[in-house]
Amino acid sequence: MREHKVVVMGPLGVGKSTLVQTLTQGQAVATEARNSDPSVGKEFTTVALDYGDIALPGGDRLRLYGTPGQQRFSYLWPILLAGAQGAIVLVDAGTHPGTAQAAMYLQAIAEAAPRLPVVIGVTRCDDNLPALRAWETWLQMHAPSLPVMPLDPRQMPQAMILMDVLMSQIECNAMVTIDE
Ligand SMILES: Nc1nc2c(ncn2[C@@H]2O[C@H](COP(=O)(O)OP(=O)(O)O)[C@@H](O)[C@H]2O)c(=O)[nH]1
Ligand SMILES: [Mg+2]
Repeated sequence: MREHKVVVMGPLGVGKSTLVQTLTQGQAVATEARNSDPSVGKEFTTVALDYGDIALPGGDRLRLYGTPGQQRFSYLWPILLAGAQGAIVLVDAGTHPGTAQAAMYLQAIAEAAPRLPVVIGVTRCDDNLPALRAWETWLQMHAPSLPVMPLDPRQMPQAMILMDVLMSQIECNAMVTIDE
């Protein structure tokens, strides 16, 4: 039996808790508190982390950790990334790539776990195709080797496709590591 630890990163309100809840079919543990950040219209926010444990076919387990996104919690990111097999970085199509904090999460991964397989999900695309394209262009320049896909984290089929892509990246990485 193998365990796969996967970390979900991204800014406040991007859909991290939603993704973890969707993938665990509402079974995840969440530590929500009243949001004290008035710039974000959200009543509750994650103060520690989301945690979900999923049984995979074949007996493997997937442990999903949603990190608190706020920069004041950045000390937690390397701790959560330690021993992770993969990461999902979520970005919000409603925010401008240049002003969003995506670079901060990618930098944290580059420092704490430079060869970690990473997949990027662009949430809140809804019908906003130009916003998705703007993010794809930005990511092409700043993280050219990472798969990028639109994601509504409330939708199980989309969440599964994202996980599938990440799991294949993880499998590839495992093969590379064996060859070394
Ligand atoms: N319309 C829309 N709403 C979304 C999407 N992703 C997340 N949300 C909503 O955004 C809110 C905040 O999501 P949450 O998972 O708590 O964000 P977190 O701070 O990253 O954990 C929730 O009410 C979600 O249902 C999306 O792609 N489209
Ligand atoms: Mg959350």
